[in-house]
Amino acid sequence: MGQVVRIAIQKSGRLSEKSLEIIKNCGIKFGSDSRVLKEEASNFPLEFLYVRDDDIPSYVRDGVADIGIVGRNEFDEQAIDLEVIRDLGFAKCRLSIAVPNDFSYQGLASLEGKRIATSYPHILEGILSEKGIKATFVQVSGSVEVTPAIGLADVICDLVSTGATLAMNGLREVEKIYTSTAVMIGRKKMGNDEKAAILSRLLLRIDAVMRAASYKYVIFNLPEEHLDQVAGIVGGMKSPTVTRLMEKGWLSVQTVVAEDLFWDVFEQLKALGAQGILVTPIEKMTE
Ligand code: PRT
Ligand code: ZN
Repeated sequence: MGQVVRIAIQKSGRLSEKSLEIIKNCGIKFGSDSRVLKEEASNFPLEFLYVRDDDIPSYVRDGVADIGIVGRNEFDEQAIDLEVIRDLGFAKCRLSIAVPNDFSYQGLASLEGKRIATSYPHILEGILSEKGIKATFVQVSGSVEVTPAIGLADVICDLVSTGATLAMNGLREVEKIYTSTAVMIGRKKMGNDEKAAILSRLLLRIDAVMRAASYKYVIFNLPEEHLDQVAGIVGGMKSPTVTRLMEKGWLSVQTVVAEDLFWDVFEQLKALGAQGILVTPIEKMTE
């Protein structure tokens, strides 16, 4: 029987859906019935292992899985000697210091001698010791934000995305010490050529899916005399596709635009007299 690469994915939580979506967009078919522990894709040598996110780094280290998708925060906190194969960009959040609203905060030095509740003592310790600050860590595995109110800690260090949880608990975010996104991790050496080849095939697809997600396909009509200026605006890309419209003096231009530049490009095209600007997502895109 041929080799199969086993990927560990969070069974149910903030990472689950997006992790599976990326793999689905790679054209890999599976049931994604995450009530099961394990399942195999029907058209690609990939097997899924659905587990708690905390277990993913050690499972990969021990060879229970070959690769896994986990928050960078979890990976760095565990400090297991593995490789980040890809930054997948989703599940973005930050690890922040938050203090009760009436706490007078003057910078990290205000944490000297304080009790800090956190689930990330290792990451926090790294940052505070760099600044020569000594504090007491109160390690909690959940509901970190309630610890100041119940007298367990003076301040907290916790993950934040919108900040709503902090506000609800009378806390204010005073310092962002670390940012995290979901990453794909693996051992530094796969130790099996056939598996390594499967992983390369998978990464080729993931890269195409991720590249596509960061670009839009843009089609617009443009007065012919402005064509030269357009090249400068949509820059970076190879020459746009240009076709002549029935109406004299007008062209139809098609090109790819990076998502984060889109609104800038849009405004500049408008200013050049572009009309009927049509924007569509790209499903896959190779170099
Ligand atoms: O059950 P299992 O152990 O698998 O899951 P879990 O409960 O440990 O993890 P889960 O699903 O909550 O989070 C998985 C990963 O998602 C984390 O390790 C982070 O990498 C990432 N992530 C992204 C977040 C958040 N955003 C986030 N907002 N993890 C936690 N939060 C918390 C935050 O601390 C707050 O308590 O969500 C709450 C809401 O946040 P606000 O700021 O939007 O109010
Ligand atoms: Zn967890």
